Amino acid sequence: MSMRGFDVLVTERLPAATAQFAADVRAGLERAGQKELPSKYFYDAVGSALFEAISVMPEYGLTRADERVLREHAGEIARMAPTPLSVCELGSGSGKKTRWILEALYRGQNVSYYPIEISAAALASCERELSLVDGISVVGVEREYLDGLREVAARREEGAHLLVLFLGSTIGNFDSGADRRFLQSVRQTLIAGDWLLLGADLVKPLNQLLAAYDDPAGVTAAFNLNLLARINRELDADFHLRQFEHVARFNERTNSIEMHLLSKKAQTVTIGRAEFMAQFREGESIWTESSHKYSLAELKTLAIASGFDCQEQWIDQEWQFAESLFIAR
Ligand code: AVI
Repeated sequence: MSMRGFDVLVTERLPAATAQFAADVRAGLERAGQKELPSKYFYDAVGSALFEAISVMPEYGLTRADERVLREHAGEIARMAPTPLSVCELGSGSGKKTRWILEALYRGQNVSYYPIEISAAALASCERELSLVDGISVVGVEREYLDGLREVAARREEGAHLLVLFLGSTIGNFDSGADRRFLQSVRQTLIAGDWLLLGADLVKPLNQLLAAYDDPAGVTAAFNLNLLARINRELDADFHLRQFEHVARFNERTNSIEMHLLSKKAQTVTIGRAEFMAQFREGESIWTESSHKYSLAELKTLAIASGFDCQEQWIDQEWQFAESLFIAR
């Protein structure tokens, strides 16, 4: 194959995951209007480590708030929970904050916990962290969220209910409308009476949000720019990271913090494995992430629209964040 600007004959056959990454990068950077890259590609080994660092930054209260609410209310949640119960978690990460719930759920009867993760490294550390909890058997599922959930639901024991954990406000990173569609798909894999515990970041003052997504130490900037570094590493591209700038801005129409990478000058970048050259104007941006901030009422509406009832909402007082208990209708 030949293309303008490339003298080489491209015969390389890429692994499926790399080919998909290349196709997504090309589609996002070739768009006529706003260029974009999917935020799921943040999380290679470097990106995951940078996200762990973000979660302990003083300006970013989200992860600590999530953990606090779970710790404070784990006992109450466990007392309300149906039995027998299996727990599965969409995107468990290291599973650190899940420990509180699992400890509280163990009431003399073993509980199966299925962390669902596409990262084998995160699954391994989750299994290490949580297999030490009394009465919990951890069965890692290395799959995409919905595939993994279907697999867990298919293994359901007679009469058992499922508690699905979707924590950390990952729901806020879905495009507008895609959050509802995703929860509808989750609902379709469940039976009436199953539980979904959804962690979601809430609307809060603008200065607090801007500091959280543009911390002065530059950790979030490094997290954002690592996406370009990952494209360089995996797709044989030549992005000059210093020629791009991290920008976090609030979109009042969608109630979302948006992260962008701004091109500091007019430039052309070659992305070898995507067989493509991207042109940037000075000041043009690549939209890399949306992080939606919910209201409590909006979460209740989301529950109804996706086939659940919102039974309870627990809120952190230090950093506006809610854990909502949805029960499948
Ligand atoms: C994973 N997700 C909920 C984070 C968020 O806040 O939207 C990702 C993140 N982006 C920048 N900082 C953290």
